[in-house]
This record gives sequence, C-alpha cells and structure tokens, in this order.
Amino acid sequence: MALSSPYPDVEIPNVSVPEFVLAAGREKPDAPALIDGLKGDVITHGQLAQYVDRVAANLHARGLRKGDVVAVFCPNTPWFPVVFHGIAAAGCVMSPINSLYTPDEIAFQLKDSGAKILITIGLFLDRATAAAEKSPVDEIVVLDGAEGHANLFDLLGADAPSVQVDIDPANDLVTLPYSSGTTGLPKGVMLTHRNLVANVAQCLPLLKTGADERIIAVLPFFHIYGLTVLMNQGLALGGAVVTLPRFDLEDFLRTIQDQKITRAFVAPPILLALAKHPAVDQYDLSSLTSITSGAAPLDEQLALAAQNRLRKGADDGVTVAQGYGMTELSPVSHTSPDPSALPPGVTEVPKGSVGFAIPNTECRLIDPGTGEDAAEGERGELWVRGPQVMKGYLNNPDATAGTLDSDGWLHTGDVAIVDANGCYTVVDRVKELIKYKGYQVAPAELEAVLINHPEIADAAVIGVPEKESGEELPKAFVVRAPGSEITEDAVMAYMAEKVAPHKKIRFVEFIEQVPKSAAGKILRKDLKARA
Ligand code: 4UW
Repeated sequence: MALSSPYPDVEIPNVSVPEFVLAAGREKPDAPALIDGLKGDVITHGQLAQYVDRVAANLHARGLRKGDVVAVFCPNTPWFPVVFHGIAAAGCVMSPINSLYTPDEIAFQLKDSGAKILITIGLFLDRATAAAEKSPVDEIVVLDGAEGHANLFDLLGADAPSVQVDIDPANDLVTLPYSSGTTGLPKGVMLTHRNLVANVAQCLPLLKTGADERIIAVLPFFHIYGLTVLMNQGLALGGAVVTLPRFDLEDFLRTIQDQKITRAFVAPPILLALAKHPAVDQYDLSSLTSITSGAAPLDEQLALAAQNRLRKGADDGVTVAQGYGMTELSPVSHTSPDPSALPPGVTEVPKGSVGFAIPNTECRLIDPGTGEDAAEGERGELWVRGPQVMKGYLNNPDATAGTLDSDGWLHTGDVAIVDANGCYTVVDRVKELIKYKGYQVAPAELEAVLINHPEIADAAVIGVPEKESGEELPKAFVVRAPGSEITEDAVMAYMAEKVAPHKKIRFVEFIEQVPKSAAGKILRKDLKARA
C-alpha cells in the first residue's frame, strides 16, 4: 500500500535547472548570490546569470555539445555553482568528483562517465593529471590558472556567442554523480533536469523563509546533498549561499557569526561538534533559525543537546532537525519542515526521525521476510516513488533493474518505521553500503582493490561501529595468498595509498576463507556476527 505525503502536490515547472534555480535571483540582481566565506568575495544574482551565460557559450565554443559529460573536481567556492549552471545551460552533464579522490578513483569516474573535459583547480592538478594519464580527456581546465591550461577567464570570455540549447527536462541529464547504491561498485546516477527541478520545488513549501536567507555551504557541492539542497535550493530561495572549501570548526563558526547565516544543512559530525566543542560558546550564532542534518543517522539526544545549547534557554531559537536522502533520489525524499510548515494536526517532529515524505512523494515499507507491505507500525525496507527518482544507472540496466522496479519504486536498502502522523525514522540499513562521516564507502570497491594485491587471495569488507562517534569503520577480512605472510599494517598501508582517506581500511582480520553463498555472494551477515 502506497503511503502518500501529508503535503499537497506541487507543480513541477517543465524547465531546465538553470532556468528554474536562477529565476528568483532575476528579481534581485544586485543582491549577493554567492559569497566566499573565507575571502569575502561576492557574486551577485545578476553577475551569476551573466557568468552562467558565458560559461555555456565558451563550453560550446570549445566544441562541447548537448549530452557531453564535463567532470568537475573542485572544492566549494562561489565558482562551482557558476560552472555547474554553465555546464547545465550548455545542455552538458556535470559529473562531480569527490575532492578526496586518488588518481585511480578519479580515472575510474572519468572513464566510466566518458567525460570529455575535466575542470579542476591548481591544488588538485597533480591528481587530475595523473588520472587523465590513465583515462584521457580532451582537456583539463584549471580555474585558478596553470601553464598550458585554459582557466576561468577563458570560460568567461566575452567573444563566444550565447547559446540557446533545446533541453527536454524529463529526458536530458544534468548531472551524473556516482553512488554504489545497494550493492557493487560506484555507478553513474543519471539525474535529469526534471529530477533536480522537482526536488527543489518539492522542498520549498516546507521552508518558511525570510527575505534574506543565508545558507552556509560547507558540505561539498560534489555530493548530491550539497548540490541540490545547499546550492540549488539556496539560490532558488533568492538567498545567498556562503561557501567554505572544507570543514574547519572555527571557520564554520566565524562564518555563521560574521555572515549572519540563517540556515545550515550539515551531517552528523558537525552536529556533534556543535553539541560538544567548547569553541562554540565563543561565537554569536543567534542568526541561525534552522540546522538540518542528513547523510547518516543522527542520535536523538545529540540533536537535542545541540539545539538546547544553541538556544541558550529561549524556546523560539534555532530548530535542529533531520532529513533523509539518497543520490538516486536527487536526493531528498523526507525532511523535517520548519515549525510553521508542519502538516495539519501535527505539533512536533521527534528529533530522531527524518520527518515527512515531501510533496509528490509516495512511500512503501516492505517486510524483507515476506516481500509484502509491513504491518502498521512495523519496520520495513523503504521504497520511494516520485519525480525525484533517478532515470537509472549509466550503462548498467541490471543494476538499474535491481534498484528501480517496473512500477517506478526505488528500493532504498534502508529500513524505516512510520508513526501515526506520517513521520519516518530510519532504523537500519540492509544494503552493503558503509557510511563514514556522511561519505559513501562501497565494500565491493574496496574488495576489488584488495584482491588486486598479489599477496591477497580473497577479501571481504564490512562496516563495524565505533562506539564513541557512532561512525562505521571499514574492516577487511583477508585471505592470504599461499605462502604469503602479509601483515595487517601492510594491508592497511597498501589501501591507504589506493583509496581516498574516508575509505581507508581501519581493521584487518586474516581468515581461511570468505564465507559465500552457493551463488558466490559474500555472506556479510556472517562476517558482521563474527566482528
Ligand atoms: N539517517 C540515516 C539519515 C540519512 C541516512 C542518508 O551518499 P548518499 O547517496 O546520499 C545522501 C543524501 C543525504 C541527504 C540528502 C538530502 C537531505 O535533505 C538530507 O538531509 C538533510 C540528506 O547521503 O547516501 C544515501 C544513504 O545515506 C544514508 C542512507 O543509508 C541512505 O541510503 N542516510 N540520510 N538522516 N541514514
């Protein structure tokens, strides 16, 4: 039985992402759209629209055409949104690359996505170049300049004629982020213009915004949460998006204070700092009206502790709440609304919950044992249907069919319960995925790297919970090759070289044989029980 959203459906305009997201800014061209939180540089809404037109024109002049993939390997700065919307306006597809990636990981994505060009910054050029040696691209653009490379000024050049690309929002892709989904290696998630327009349009009615919203963007734009919720929703509000290139607690707190930030969308480790770190008391954070956490489970007591601390006793201060999403959902399916946008008859959202299904979103909770809808109040795998559901995985019909069924339901691999008010709580995860500080860690990817080592015969990876932080840490079960005496430290050192820091193997246990089903599937449950 489909459970519907408690909110009325919203209309989803049939337009491209730049047309929709930049519309609010057209009414206030002189207001700041993007602010560099460290340097203070400002791009106004009027400038943003002009720059987006230039980037689209210059990409076209460089030979890029509708459907071509442009990989972006950049930290959060005000130029990231300019580049993203420029790519989108040119009808091209932006594939965002995690700033922490190693050359091997970047090369995998360049190759799999078929990226034509790679846009990066000088600081990342070594890794970008090493990756492009393995998986060539036509060109590497270095925004802040490097000898022999085009730069930002080339993308903003005045000479190229403006382009008007015919975009079919329901079919044309706008972004191709990578996610391992419920199983296997990272896959390109095909998200259309309509997916992203819908997801912003679906979330806006749940925000009771003021005239001058200021959103702090410290979560990366290369992750779909940063791209849709921080960047696009922030711009669509006509507000200012204040960027920080990385998380540093003091920079984060100072920026909230100095830029009078009204909303923060964060992940649990940042809330942990807000609840516990002594530095928090040194700053005036009273401009904040709302902090929303997502990307990993947030402990209810921690949410309350952060809220109480920031409210300093008053009850009309900041609200701390949770949302839930997944790359394959553009990413939002559930969130906690502002207090004045609660569904009729509801007075409170439990802090441990992720809130309500957003407008135009249907859910089912499926009992994994029976494959039927779970009984009322019982837990079940969350299935989601709505206009934000991805088109599918790139070049991977089998993986698509395994996640997105023929009736349009996206099987999330997360287990949830719903209360009588329609408020959901995520209680477990039945997919392989490990999450570390909100980042995806795909066991299958780590296993593939492990097995590549000549002294490793077989391997399996699971997440093991760390008590204090509540984080999951990747643990490898390793079968040594005959005659090998490879040590735990050697396995960890090898992996640390090959994968980004958040994917590092933190524990190694040697075993005789990886437990597998008759079909050859790793029996992770057995390994979890053993760990
Ligand atoms: N509680 C428990 C949660 C939660 C969670 C996510 O990397 P991905 O594919 O995507 C994300 C997206 C997070 C997100 C987007 C929009 C939003 O509003 C919001 O909250 C404010 C969060 O992380 O990983 C998807 C997986 O991450 C887990 C869950 O397992 C999901 O399938 N996850 N949010 N609140 N688990």
